[in-house]
Amino acid sequence: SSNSSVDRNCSRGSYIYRYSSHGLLASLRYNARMGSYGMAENIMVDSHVWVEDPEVAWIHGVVVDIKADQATVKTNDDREVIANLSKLYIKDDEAPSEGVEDMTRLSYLHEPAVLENLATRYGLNEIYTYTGNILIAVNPFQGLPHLYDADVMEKYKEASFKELSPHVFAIGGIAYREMINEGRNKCILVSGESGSGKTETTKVLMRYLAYFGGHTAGEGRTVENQVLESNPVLEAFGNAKTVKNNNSSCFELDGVNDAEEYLATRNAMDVVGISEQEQDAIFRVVAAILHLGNIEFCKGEDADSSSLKDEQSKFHLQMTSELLMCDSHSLEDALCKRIMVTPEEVIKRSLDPLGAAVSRDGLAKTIYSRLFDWLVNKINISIGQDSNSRRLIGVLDIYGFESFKANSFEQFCINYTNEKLQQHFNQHVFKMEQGEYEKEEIDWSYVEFVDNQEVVDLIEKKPGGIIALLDEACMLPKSTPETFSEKLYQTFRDHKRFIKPKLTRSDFTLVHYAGDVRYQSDQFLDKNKDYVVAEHQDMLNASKCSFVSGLFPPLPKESSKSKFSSIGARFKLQLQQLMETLNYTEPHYIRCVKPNNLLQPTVFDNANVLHQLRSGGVLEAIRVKCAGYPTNRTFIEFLNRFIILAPEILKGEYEADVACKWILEKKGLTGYQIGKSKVFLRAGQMAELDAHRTRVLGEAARMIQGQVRTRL
Ligand code: AD9
Ligand code: MG
Repeated sequence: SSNSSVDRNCSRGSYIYRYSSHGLLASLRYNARMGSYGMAENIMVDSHVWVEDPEVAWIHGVVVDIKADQATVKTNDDREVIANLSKLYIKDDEAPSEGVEDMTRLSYLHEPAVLENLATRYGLNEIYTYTGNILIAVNPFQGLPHLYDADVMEKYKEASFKELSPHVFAIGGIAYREMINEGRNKCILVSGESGSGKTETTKVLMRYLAYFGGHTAGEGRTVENQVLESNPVLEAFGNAKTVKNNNSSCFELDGVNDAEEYLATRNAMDVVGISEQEQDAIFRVVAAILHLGNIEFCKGEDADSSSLKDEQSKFHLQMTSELLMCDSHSLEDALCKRIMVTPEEVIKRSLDPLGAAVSRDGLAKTIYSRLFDWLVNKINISIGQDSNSRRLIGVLDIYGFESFKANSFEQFCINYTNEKLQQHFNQHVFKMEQGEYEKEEIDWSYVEFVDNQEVVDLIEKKPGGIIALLDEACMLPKSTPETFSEKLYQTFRDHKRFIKPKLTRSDFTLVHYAGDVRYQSDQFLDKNKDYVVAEHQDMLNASKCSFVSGLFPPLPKESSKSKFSSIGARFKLQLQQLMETLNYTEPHYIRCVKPNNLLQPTVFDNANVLHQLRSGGVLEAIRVKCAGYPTNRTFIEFLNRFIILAPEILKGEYEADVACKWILEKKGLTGYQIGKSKVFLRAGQMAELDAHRTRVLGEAARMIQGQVRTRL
């Protein structure tokens, strides 16, 4: 709308979106997690409702009694449950038994309805469902026949968006078409928890994009193949276990043939353009790291010194140095000694066995991370990010929100990423809503939502955010996890999104959009420090293997002095760059859902799915929708359902929109909107109309019964 505005309310640290026209500012009564507005007063005896259940999350039943605000519900498994009216949700008894393809078609857009719809469809092997333009993909854990066949691809290629059933192809298709026809940049964000099917979805998507682009993926080094094959290379190295796991050469997994995987990886490396020599060097480095991890230390001759533990360790040291093509004495020195530079002199100090082990692990980590960076860079070059090409489709396979029993720096970074993406998502969903309203040329009333800027600021604000405070702590020589945490406790004492748990000196809890996460800060300082020990750097730079020395180019003079660089700060920067890319593209969202933890087909675990819908932002999208006009119906649909409330309409000749308005006014509703082809209802209004309808139908039924009785 022409007078929409977005402003930032600094005092509350939150964005508030105000879209208004004609100055109509009706504030919303909005306090439930989702739109339960006005439901309670429309629930009566005989209402079909959803009630919370510890086993299956939501169970449905019929209200048999109401006393004050307590309802007794007879559940469909024949139990009686008493619940507060405000905790009940109306179940749509008109909902189609096969579910709906788009959740926004649900008469009642609330948690239990969303869940039931997904479960119903999943039972019919319909794994894809829309929520507006967002695609939800529930992992089938089985190959579904014909879902991705060439003829299906062809069908989707011919069809416009939403003409056919929900599908990844439909999302790929609209992104591609809009890129080509309208010259817009696109990104497709695929998210979900581990095992939910992100990578499979991404692969299907990329294959389809290659197909849509008119290239049948042939053999060899076509761009399509390079893109597709970059995935196994990154997965092979991204998932490798190294430092801590001596037996990792990778320990057998069911159904995984190491030899085959190795060949597949080699093949993928060929395709993405990693030369024979480079591949040899890569595997040398990987082997060196495995040997390095096997080196053990014992007390040396001098106090506080260390030496190699046994013949085995000497062997592994020898192998490591040969593979890295560096001097074995330098390697031993680099592991067991540290050079101290004081203004007066340079001292070589011995490390005790524990210090040497830390040095060993640090070295392994450094080499591996440089190797991985090299691979990413190489793949980017070989795929040829063409700086001349003006349009792009980005596909993002991103890790979902994490909350475990113990959460460390990794979870902190992952959840920070998810907060940023969630913010992006909310803004997008909101914009889409606006688009829909504009298309129907309806007035905007006052729609407001508060997003998660607060928690984003808490993490990344400079100065004063958690990352900044962590960096500060890392630079102070005497910091400990406790001093760092104490600083957090003091700084964020009154922050709504920060909690100091009881009985702890180093844990802290953040109130994320997807729930509370308690972090253990013990490792934060160590994990945030990212520097290469000078001795390690010098030794590797001197390697006779050009690949290895290339991973450790000489440092510029000044920077070799500053020993600390922050992982957190670098992470933040990369995230910022990602957000910049996202901001000049138009997003499409695919939310992958893992229906059960058994990884089995046909099992739909309600509680599990609900948790993912919450943390994946699907319910958040619905919440945004509920702040506006969560339900819309075409005039005909609306009349079919509610004409019973105003049968007099049938006698006159009214335009459909007038007839709809008649019914709404007759029932005293306000705040709804009549668009060009649809009625837009506020949250709760569907429930209100349905309640009238139930009453009318009930009266009619009683009248008929009465008549039947009189006649008898
Ligand atoms: V992780 O975060 O990288 O650990 P992903 O990527 O979310 O994870 P992945 O795509 O690897 O999960 O899927 C896990 C498994 O689910 C696959 O190995 C398949 O066996 C299964 N899967 C996922 N999607 C599909 C599908 N569309 N059709 C059939 C599927 N099986
Ligand atoms: Mg994956």
